[in-house]
Amino acid sequence: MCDTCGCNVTSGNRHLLDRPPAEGAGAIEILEGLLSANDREAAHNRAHFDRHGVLAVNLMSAPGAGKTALLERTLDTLTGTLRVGVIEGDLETENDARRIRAHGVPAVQITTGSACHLDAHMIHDALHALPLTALDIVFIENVGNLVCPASFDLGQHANVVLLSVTEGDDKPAKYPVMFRAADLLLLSKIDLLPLMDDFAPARAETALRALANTAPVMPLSAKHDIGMAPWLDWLRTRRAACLPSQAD
Ligand SMILES: Nc1nc2c(ncn2[C@@H]2O[C@H](COP(=O)(O)OP(=O)(O)OP(=O)(O)O)[C@@H](O)[C@H]2O)c(=O)[nH]1
Ligand SMILES: [Zn+2]
Ligand SMILES: [Zn+2]
Ligand SMILES: [Zn+2]
Repeated sequence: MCDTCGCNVTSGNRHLLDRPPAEGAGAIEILEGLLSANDREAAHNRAHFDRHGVLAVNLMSAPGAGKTALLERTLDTLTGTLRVGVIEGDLETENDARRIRAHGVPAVQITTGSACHLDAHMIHDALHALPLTALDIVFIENVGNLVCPASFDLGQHANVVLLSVTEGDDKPAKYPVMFRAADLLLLSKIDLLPLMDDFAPARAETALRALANTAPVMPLSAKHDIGMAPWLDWLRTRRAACLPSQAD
């Protein structure tokens, strides 16, 4: 729930917005203005990333689906091949940035306070705090939330959505905006699958396809190092596509 994206407008309070303005006052379309200002800033961010040949990946999921754990395992595997920076988004604490820095990687923490998503202006401040000329990939770990983050372009090249096997395989059907935006769906914590007799990877994929999303679906476990190779290959391919020489 936040004050910027309209997620606190409900059937119980919508009438307050629809009320005709008092005499002498005027109504202003704030939400539309906010989103178009966000889109302009996102384009500016993307230009920064493109100029440096940096792939920007927006990681989204419900809280605790394993985004930071995936990043930690990914950083360790990519060391010496691709140079990575991370932007971390959370309501409070530097915990996730601290976990990333422990792997020898630059990380900027954004604490959003009450906002349940990152926006392009926050990312702009953060990307100027990263050594972009010395990086190949920037991961943006969005706030754990399956709703608002999908509405804000950050200037990323790709959206990666994690769905952990403990969350239920019908999540794409319930949160279509998020899953429609996915360029890659990672089924995380796959090591727990034997314990979760009601999660079927095939049903999760069917729910994704029902949204007309043809993105690849990859099961993995960051904790137990299962299924990491296809994810790392996907990253390398996407990063290669960002190189300025190939964009010409
Ligand atoms: N069994 C299992 N547990 C995992 C795996 N990945 C993460 N976890 C656990 O899940 C919990 C949450 O993991 P995080 O990586 O902090 O999740 P997150 O998505 O970054 O969480 P937020 O930033 O709070 O949204 C931790 O207790 C992890 O150890 C996995 O592959 N298998
Ligand atoms: Zn929100
Ligand atoms: Zn995290
Ligand atoms: Zn700038």
